[in-house]
Amino acid sequence: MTSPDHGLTTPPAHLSASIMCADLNALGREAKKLEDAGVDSIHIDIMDGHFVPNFTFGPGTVSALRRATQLPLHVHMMVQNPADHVSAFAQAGADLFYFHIESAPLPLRLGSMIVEAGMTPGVAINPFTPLAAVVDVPVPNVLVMSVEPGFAGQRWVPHTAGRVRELRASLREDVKIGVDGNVSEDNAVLAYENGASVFVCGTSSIFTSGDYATAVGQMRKRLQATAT
Ligand code: S6P
Ligand code: MG
Repeated sequence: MTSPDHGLTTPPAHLSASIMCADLNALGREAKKLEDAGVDSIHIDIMDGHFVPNFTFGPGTVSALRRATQLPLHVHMMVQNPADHVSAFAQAGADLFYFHIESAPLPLRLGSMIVEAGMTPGVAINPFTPLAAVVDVPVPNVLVMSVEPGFAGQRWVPHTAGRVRELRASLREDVKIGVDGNVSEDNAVLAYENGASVFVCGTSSIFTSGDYATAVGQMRKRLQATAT
């Protein structure tokens, strides 16, 4: 169903569509539309009303999406106790589990739990958390928040590009850096130039375009042009 690395090697960029920006009245159909449009994965924001002041989805939504699409499912856990939810999201069919370093005092143990549950681990970091917090965490994916988490439709925090650059210089080459929040084409190019290769696409790109496939194609073209 999914490639061993969940598609994260798609060159030069992995485009992950943030499903909270879709038509929530038709989630299954939206997932299929995104698959047909050529995105690489579905990004599912999980919020608990404590770590961030908002609520979104739970394991039930993930298992419904699992039935609707073959795409890898990435859960972004904006929750206070991510370790409590590893098994529920693995059973629901999540492929990649991003936990926030700000709510994970034992990231080594949590990373192992995620792997044992059959998922790929990733660590997410908020815009104002020092980068040193994630540099030595042994996971294959780092998600740099380019907005404070909780809501779609926010503005890019300007120091994001510098943070991506600094992380790129500190992390092993095979660790993938993603950006999440206000990933417009221009911001994606900026992040790409500084070392990011995973892009979470929401209202700043795919979901405000009239046509998902056109928006995905345009984003890829811009990134491809930057890569060559
Ligand atoms: C934010 C969340 C993100 C959003 C995404 C929306 O808390 O983690 O994944 O869904 O940022 O995209 P945009 O373009 O509206 O910022
Ligand atoms: Mg997210």
